[in-house]
Amino acid sequence: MVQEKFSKKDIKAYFEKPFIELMFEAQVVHRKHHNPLEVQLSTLLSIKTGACVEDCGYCSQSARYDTKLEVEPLMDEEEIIENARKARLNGGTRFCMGAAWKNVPEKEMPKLKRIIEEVNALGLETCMTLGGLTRDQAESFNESGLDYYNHNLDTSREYYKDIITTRTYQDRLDTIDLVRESGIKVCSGGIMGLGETQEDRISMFWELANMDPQPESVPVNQLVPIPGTPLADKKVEPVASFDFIKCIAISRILMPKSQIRLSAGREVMSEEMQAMCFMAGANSVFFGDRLLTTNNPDTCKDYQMFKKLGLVPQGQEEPVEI
Ligand code: SAM
Ligand code: DTB
Ligand code: SF4
Repeated sequence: MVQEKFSKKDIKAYFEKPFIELMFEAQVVHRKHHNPLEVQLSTLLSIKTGACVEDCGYCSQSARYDTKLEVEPLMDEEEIIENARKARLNGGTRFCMGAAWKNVPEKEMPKLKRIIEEVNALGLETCMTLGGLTRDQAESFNESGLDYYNHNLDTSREYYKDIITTRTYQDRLDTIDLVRESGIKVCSGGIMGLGETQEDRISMFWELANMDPQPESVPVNQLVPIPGTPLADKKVEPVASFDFIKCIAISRILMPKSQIRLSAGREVMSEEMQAMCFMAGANSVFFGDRLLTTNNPDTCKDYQMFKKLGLVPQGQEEPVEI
């Protein structure tokens, strides 16, 4: 962080603005920097599933929780490329590969690098989210052409230890710094609905907005409660719809040039709710029937929604005919 662009007091003022005013301000910022009718589509694939040594309290993939998840080792290269090809045919422009690792195993680096090259060769942007990286690994991914690395802050520095005890907030920030320094674009955001307070939300957006440069891509997730995880079992109060939309609007205002992604949680959101998120400045979604281990709206349903809203997926000139 070089110089604070926004103070926590500035951000608190946005949280306290009348909702209608906040939405207007977010729209003005959005229209200044983006085509308000364009939506970017990122498709996810879990390339290594479950048996993770971390204890993230929301996650189906931690080995500590009985979530009835089928554990799968690193997927074959051919299967990953086949999935990427399908994602492209469905209209996605970015392919995001996720692995339930704390850190990237060195022995998998040659395979991961080949995968990046092959997915790029299909004409897709590449994104990976594989846990912590060393400087050498980040540089090596950059040389292979990796476009984005996703590494979320998830919540505030203050609340982090209530959600995850097996790593620190600083570990997360250090990996993000390595990604940035290697030349890969940064994708970093968080989860709403972990039982965090408004102060925690202010604090997380303060961290993201004051990164220099700001993350190019900011996923805003709504918790998907997964039976067997501490956060689902504690039955934390779900985030209220207007509060979630507010978080999107505030992300847009604080990070005007970033892609703000309406991420996990769309499966339980109405089209009207999603429309308000787009009006608040979201310009990207996870697209495809699956997220990592849970469902996402099916692609036909999404295309129908885009058509109703007049949204055009990035790279597709006209609203698609269904
Ligand atoms: N293991 C790597 C890591 O933690 O960075 C990569 C995969 S991890 C599943 C990627 C992100 O997915 C997490 O940081 C979190 O933001 C999001 N996520 C995981 N489980 C979720 C859930 N149940 N609801 C919403 N978001 C979730
Ligand atoms: C992000 O911010 N959300 C995605 C992606 N980055 C890796 C993952 C959402 C996972 C939702 C729960 C699941 O499917 O396991
Ligand atoms: Fe592992 Fe990532 Fe899930 Fe945490 S969020 S348990 S690090 S897969």
